[in-house]
Amino acid sequence: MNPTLQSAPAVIRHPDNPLLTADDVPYPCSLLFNAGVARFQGRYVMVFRNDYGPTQATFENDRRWDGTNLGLAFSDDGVRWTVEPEPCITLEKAYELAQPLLPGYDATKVIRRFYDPRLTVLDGRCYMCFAVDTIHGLRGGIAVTDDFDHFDVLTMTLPDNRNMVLFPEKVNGQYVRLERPMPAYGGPDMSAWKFGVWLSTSPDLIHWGHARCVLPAADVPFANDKIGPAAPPIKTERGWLTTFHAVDVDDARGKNGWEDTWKKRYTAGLMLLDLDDPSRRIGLCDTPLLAPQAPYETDGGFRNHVIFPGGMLLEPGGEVKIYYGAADAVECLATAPVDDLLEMCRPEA
Ligand code: BMA
Repeated sequence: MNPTLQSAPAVIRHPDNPLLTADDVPYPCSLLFNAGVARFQGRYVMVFRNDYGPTQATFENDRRWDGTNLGLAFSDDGVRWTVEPEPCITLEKAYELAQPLLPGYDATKVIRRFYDPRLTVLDGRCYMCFAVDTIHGLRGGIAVTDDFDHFDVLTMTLPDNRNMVLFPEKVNGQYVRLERPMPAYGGPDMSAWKFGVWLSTSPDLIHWGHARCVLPAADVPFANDKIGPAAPPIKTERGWLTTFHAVDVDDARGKNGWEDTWKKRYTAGLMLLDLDDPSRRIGLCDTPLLAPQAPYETDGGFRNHVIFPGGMLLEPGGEVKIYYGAADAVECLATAPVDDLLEMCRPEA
């Protein structure tokens, strides 16, 4: 563990942080975090993860909430949000949505948790990547909606894969996504490589392939454990700019949050991908974009020292809004000029 990790000076935390907490939610909510955010139909929309319910230990040394659903909020300025009266996806609704993709299985017996939404507006529709815990392993999926009431699930990955994010337009006629497989085997050097950011493409958003590793964990100086995509990429003149999450572990750390065994730190990183071939990395920031430093990131959360971006928006004036879950408990905002973010990415061949 490197105790000195700092956030980039160009990134400014919003003075109203945390922007949204459990107190803002008109139905049972314990933790509001890891939201996807988009500009859609003239306003800002957020779909957030809500962990709720009894807080008793559900299994040994792992104190989790019994329930997770996805809440919905709208905003006119991206800062002041109003949470809708009901969640937009409950576990019961997730069963119904996933059932067509689980032929031969009863979704109520397969799906355990539906979480970590990421929003991308593409061709006028809002797509939502999500993670789903199943009896077959962790899977990623892509759903589409026009109204945040009716959703269709288009595809779900093989186990074990998640943290999927969709690019906001086709590249060379193909849809593009980033994802993070979780392979179990691979030889002695595997630990440095196994959790990386991968890219795959699709002609129809349903069938995905041509997978390539874009960023192995070994290339990230501030990760010693795993990495994965974070918010969906934004398009800039110099390339696709995108965040990733990076984890470093200190076994000596001990308890650090409500969960007894929590020892990890999650930072946010930044990289630049080629506009015409986004599987080609052309820039990487060697230091974190955001490292846990503010009190709502380091103390009092479920898992302290966690920053997990889920939304990144490029505003017309060049400001980039970065929405992130902090300490697996609250939702926050940081901003930075896009030119500064591009400068931070060390050019790569
Ligand atoms: C990951 C996911 C994220 C979470 C992070 C830190 O495995 O569950 O939703 O923010 O762990 O707990």
